[in-house]
Amino acid sequence: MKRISLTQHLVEEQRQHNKVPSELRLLLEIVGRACKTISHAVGKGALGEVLGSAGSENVQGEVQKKLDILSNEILLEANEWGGHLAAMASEEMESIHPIPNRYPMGEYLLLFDPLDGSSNIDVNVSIGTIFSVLKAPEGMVTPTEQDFLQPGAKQVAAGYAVYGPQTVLVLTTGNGVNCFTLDREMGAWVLTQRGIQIPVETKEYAINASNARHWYPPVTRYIDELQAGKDGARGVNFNMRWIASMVADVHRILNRGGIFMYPADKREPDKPGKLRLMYEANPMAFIVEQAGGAATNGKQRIMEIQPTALHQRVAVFLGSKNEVERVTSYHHDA
Ligand code: AHM
Ligand code: MG
Repeated sequence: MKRISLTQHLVEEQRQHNKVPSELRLLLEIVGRACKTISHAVGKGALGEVLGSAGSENVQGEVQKKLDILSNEILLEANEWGGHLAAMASEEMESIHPIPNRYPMGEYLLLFDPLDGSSNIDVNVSIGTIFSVLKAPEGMVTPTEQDFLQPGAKQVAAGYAVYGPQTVLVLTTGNGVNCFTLDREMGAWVLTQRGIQIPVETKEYAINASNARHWYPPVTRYIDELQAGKDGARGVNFNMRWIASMVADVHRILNRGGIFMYPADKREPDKPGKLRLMYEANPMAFIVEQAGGAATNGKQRIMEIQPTALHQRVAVFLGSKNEVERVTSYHHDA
């Protein structure tokens, strides 16, 4: 097999589609490098003394794990000096992180969830990093939170890494979705899947069913039908999978189809779901759409939502097109 590195792939994408200028390539290479460092720390587990709680809370009031904080620091440090960024934002930081004055300022904005699937960190189940890249608005002098509040359709790149049995990096720059596998001996990302396409049809769904009693009627209607299987309106059996790491659930869906859901529910009517729009839902929506799937909040395309706050939450239905369209139509019926 001829091995294609991340760098070679990005150079070729630029030649063919003119969408990966050298600054963006540097950005993606640096994020890729940071993900290798995180993968290494995750892989050490207890031996690296990185497991367990850090004894602090993030802006969303969630307990931070040591690895959440470490991964955030790795991404910040790796991306400060390259001159490719104007500012960063993270699930683990309340405010944006402008590039320090001692470094040149670039034209991109980077958002990330440094370690997604926090509840799985200490139990050796797949976790990952999710990131989204935007362009700073024209004429921006000093970056503010407002500059980040662009709809997902404006993303110029997005990706995620999964730290699982294999470490993989999945990337889109708007010309399809490609997957790289970390060669651990060489420390290199090697292209292993090109032009990933999510099957349009699926018989697999992912939802945290322990919240069923809190769901709104369109979600209950949809899940009831799936669970009725051969005996119900759908006439076929469905299978359920829930890893509780969005990265791992999305990666399965990218490879063999499925629908992932984290709906809003009645517990906190003002809170539209659990997942965050800017650094979880938007990058995953970009990847899923680039792979021929769909991503909505039940009513509209996630990538068309105009954000109003950095850490805002959103309901998420994404994956195989036919199922996402069906559950979205149930919301419109209601
Ligand atoms: P996190 O960013 O704090 O890890 O939270 C996001 C995660 C997703 O990866 C996953 O899909 C979901 O939360 C799991 O939620 P639940 O604990 O309700 O199963
Ligand atoms: Mg997360």
